[in-house]
Amino acid sequence: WGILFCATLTCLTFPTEHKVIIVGLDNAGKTTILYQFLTKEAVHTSPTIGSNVEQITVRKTHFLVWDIGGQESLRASWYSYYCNTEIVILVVDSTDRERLTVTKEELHRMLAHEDLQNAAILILANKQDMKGSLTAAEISQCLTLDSITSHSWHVQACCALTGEGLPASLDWMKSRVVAN
Ligand SMILES: Nc1nc2c(ncn2[C@@H]2O[C@H](COP(=O)(O)OP(=O)(O)O)[C@@H](O)[C@H]2O)c(=O)[nH]1
Ligand SMILES: [Mg+2]
Repeated sequence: WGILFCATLTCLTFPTEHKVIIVGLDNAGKTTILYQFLTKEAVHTSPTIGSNVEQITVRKTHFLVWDIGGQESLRASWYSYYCNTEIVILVVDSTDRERLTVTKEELHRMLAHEDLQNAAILILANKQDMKGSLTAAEISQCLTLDSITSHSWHVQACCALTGEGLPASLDWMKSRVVAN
């Protein structure tokens, strides 16, 4: 009974947290998205050195969300955040056509990493408010998402400044961790 009581107490005190990492190239909108999830307001950001971490609760499901710097020099250390990650959010600047091939390479490199074998991938086609932005379907095609059979994935169009598309993203994240 003692053990049962302690176990119950531990569960009550430390609800399960699902680890999420936000990755993507610099300037994609990762930090803006993290704070839009949290405060539902646009915040002023500056390039992230190191990482930001916040807890986000979606109807009793707790996510611990890591926003990792995306500059080239920092991308090499993304893997150090992979352990126990349940969801990877890949943020794409939908206006940045030139660097989509770089994003594609980073995505497929991540998918091959052993620490992410059980992670679900959410691709956010951000900056949909900007003229000339690629649609979610076009981003999907550029990143060859249809070829991904090893992981559960989903692509969502969004605008981090207004928050459009983000509640649907959180719903999808919740459905992924509840399904497991
Ligand atoms: N127009 C527009 N600008 C955005 C959007 N999301 C982010 N930004 C801007 O893009 C810049 C980079 O955003 P930030 O969150 O710092 O990108 P990070 O480097 O990926 O963390 C900032 O000036 C943001 O205000 C969006 O959906 N639409
Ligand atoms: Mg940032």
